[in-house]
Formats: sequence, structure tokens, C-alpha cells
Amino acid sequence: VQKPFPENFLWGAATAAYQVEGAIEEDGKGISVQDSKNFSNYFHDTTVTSDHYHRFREDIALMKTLGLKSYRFSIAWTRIYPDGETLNPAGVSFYNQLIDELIKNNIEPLVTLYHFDHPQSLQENFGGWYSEQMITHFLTFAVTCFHAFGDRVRWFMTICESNNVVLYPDLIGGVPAGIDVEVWRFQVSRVMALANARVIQSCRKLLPQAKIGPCIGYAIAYPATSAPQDVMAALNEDEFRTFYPLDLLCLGRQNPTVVNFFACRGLDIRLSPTELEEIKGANPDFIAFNYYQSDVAKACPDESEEAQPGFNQEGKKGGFVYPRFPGLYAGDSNPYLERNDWDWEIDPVGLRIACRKLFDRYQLPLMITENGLGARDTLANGEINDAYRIDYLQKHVEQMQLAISDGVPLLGYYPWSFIDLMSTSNGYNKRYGFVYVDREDSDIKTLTRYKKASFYWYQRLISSNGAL
Ligand code: BGP
Repeated sequence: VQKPFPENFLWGAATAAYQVEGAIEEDGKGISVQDSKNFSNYFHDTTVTSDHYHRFREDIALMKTLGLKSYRFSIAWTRIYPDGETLNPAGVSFYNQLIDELIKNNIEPLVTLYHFDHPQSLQENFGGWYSEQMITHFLTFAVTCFHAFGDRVRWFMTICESNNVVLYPDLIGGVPAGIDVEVWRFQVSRVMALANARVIQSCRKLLPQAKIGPCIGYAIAYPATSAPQDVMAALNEDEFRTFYPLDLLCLGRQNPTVVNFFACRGLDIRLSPTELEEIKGANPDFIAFNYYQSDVAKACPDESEEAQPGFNQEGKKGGFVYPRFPGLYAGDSNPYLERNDWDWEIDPVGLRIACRKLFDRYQLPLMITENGLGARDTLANGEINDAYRIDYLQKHVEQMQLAISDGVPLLGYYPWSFIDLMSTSNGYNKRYGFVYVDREDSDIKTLTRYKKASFYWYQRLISSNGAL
């Protein structure tokens, strides 16, 4: 017997500005670190993407048909502060229109303040998140958003996947020349923790009725075998990759294992008592987490050779480069799980485990802000039969219900993505949406929207409040 989904459960769907909006030079928008890495005829090109900037009314009408209770989108920092310094009222006006349209259609906005796209000028001027100067800029931007949108937006997320961006520096503009990557990682973690804390506190002051939380990407770690060294490796992965930033923001402490690991290697990552005090005061309302897959960790002795983690851009199974962190853990494949075309392991039960681990450790309500299956969809006679996506999502929803039955307070579910958009690592080759967009990486085509089979499945699921 299972508990039903709560009455007010936020059945949502998610996108991010640079992956869906396009219009990168319109109405005063500045160039972001995402725009500056545009490649011609390659998978990363933000200029048009799904043209949501011009078609948001049509897209919101589709959300309405889908029955969405909530829509998670991000605010492009460079529309509001094109160069990081000067306010651009036209950018504020765009999001006002978008938010008004959502409210008019009874769709609750969930705003991500930062989704990998800070102004390129801040990257060039002082190295972006590597510098503390970023905190003031981010706070100014966030406060502007609170003032401008806080009368209609009740849900905010601060920084998307602050844990993964430190692992993959290219997601946020890269490591400035001459800086050691390990030093960069801890500096960025520190700056992001302080930025998170200040933004959460100022939201609390300005918008006492709003709810705000940090966001992480959580690939839970399984030990490769029952060998104690592998169990230790899995614990290392969880602590270093996921718990470190959450311990800071939600428990107000630096994870001791992480601090001591680096202390033994000559790197002092301790924050000052004042910084810790400030972070301790953040008290987020919930934890947002993105879940696609689980990981496997095996022992990785100190002396083994380091390989940087990499994305499999070829889409060939077996082509994934597993990360190795000497002294901590090395990634491996899981023989018990199916994978998508990019070697991401499909693990619905892992979602329940993730919910249990996070709630047990932090005792905060949880929001699943991304979950989905990247695939190569085919449009045939105006239809897309993405049965594989329905299967993936349905199994994850079943596990969410089990987690709720376990007693985990889940606030909402935002599959990635509402509509096809430019995948971070694979452009339009890898689609996630309930809505298909007629375009390829190198050919913008008509950009016409088509409802996929998963659209109708999700519509039924929402209308029955998750009763499968
Ligand atoms: C998350 C990001 C999203 C999205 C997703 C899927 O980490 O927050 O922006 O892109 O991953 O990743 P990909 O597009 O590489 O398949």
C-alpha cells in the first residue's frame, strides 16, 4: 500500500535559458559564457536553440494543455545585466511577460537564478566564479529579480548543480589560465557557498513568503563490489561530490573528511569562522536535486594516474570516460543497469535511494528539479513515439511514490525537459522534451512544435495526480 502524491504536488517540467531561448543579441541581451563558446555547425550554438524567446506564448499554451502545475525556467543573467553592471529594463520586461503568461494559465513559476550562464564580461574581468567579486554581482542580480518578480514568484532556486560545475569547469566558463584545477574547485565551491547564503538570506528578508533552496546534481554512488575498499570509495564519492556543498549550506559545516583529505595533501580549504557563521545562517527551505543516473565507485589508490572526467560526445556505448580521483574513487559501469545511448545508466530505484539519503541527512523537503531520458527521437508523420521515455519516467515516478511512502517530503517533480532544447553535451542530437522541436544542430528548419507520445502520457499522469 502506498501513500498518494500530496494534493498540492508540483507536477512540473524544466528548461534553462541558454538551452531554449535563443535571441542572444536581442533587446539588449549581453553575451554569456555559454554564448561565447558557440561553435559553427557543431552541437553548441545558443543563437536560436528552440526560439522560446519569441514563441513563449505558444509554448505556455502547450504547458497549459499538458496540465503543468509548475514550470521551472532560468533567468538569463545577461538579459537583466548584459555586462554584469548595467540594468537592462527590456530583459526584466521579457521575464515579466513570461511570468504573467504563466500566472494567467495557472502555472506556478519556479525560477532558477543561475543556470551556467553568467556574463562573459565577468569571466574576462576577474575569472567569473573564481573570484569573490562574483558574490556581489550575483547578489545584485538576484535582488533585482526578487524586486521585479517576487510579487508573483513563490519558488526560487539559487545556483544549478553547484557541485557538478566544480567538477566540469567548462560548464561555467573554464579555469582561468595558470590556476591549478584543484585550487579552482575549492575557491569556486567557497564563492558559490557564500553567494548561495547571501542570496537565500536576502530572499528571506525581501520576500518572507517565498521559498528558496540550493540545487545539486545527485548521481548516487554504489560500491563496485562488497570489498570494503570499494564501499569506502562510494562513501568518498558521496561526500566529496554531493555532501560537501550541502553540508555547508544545510548543516553549516565543512565536511570533515573533505577538509582533512586536502589538509594531508597540503591544501588548506578551511573557511574562516565568519564565513561559516554567515553560511550557517542560510537555512534553505528545501533542497532541489537533479537526478538522471547512478554511479559506481571503485577504489582508486593514491598513486594511480589521474584522468579528467569527460563527456561521451559520440553517443557510442562504451565510449564514456569514467572519472578517476586518486586516493578517493574511480568511476565504473554497472552491470545490472541498462544505459541510454550516451552510457548514462538508467536506475529508477536509485532515485528512491537518493531521496532517502538526502532526507535522512538534511531533514529538509526535497524537490526533484531534473530527471529525464536523452534520446534520438524520430518524427514520422507528425508523431514521435517515445515509448522509451515514457518507460523511463513512469518507473521514476513509481519510485518517487515509494519514497513518499517511506516518509520523504517531496514537493515537486520537474522532468527535463518541457520541450526539446540544446543538450549541454550533445545539442539536438540528444533530446529530452515532451514537445518535439523541428530542427537539427546544423539546420534550424521550421522550429514547429509537435507533441510526443510522452506528452499525452504525462498529461494523464498529472490529471490523475500520479495515480498510475
Ligand atoms: C544537467 C543540466 C541541464 C541539462 C542536463 C542534461 O546537468 O542542469 O542543463 O543539460 O544536465 O545534460 P545533457 O544535456 O548533457 O544531456
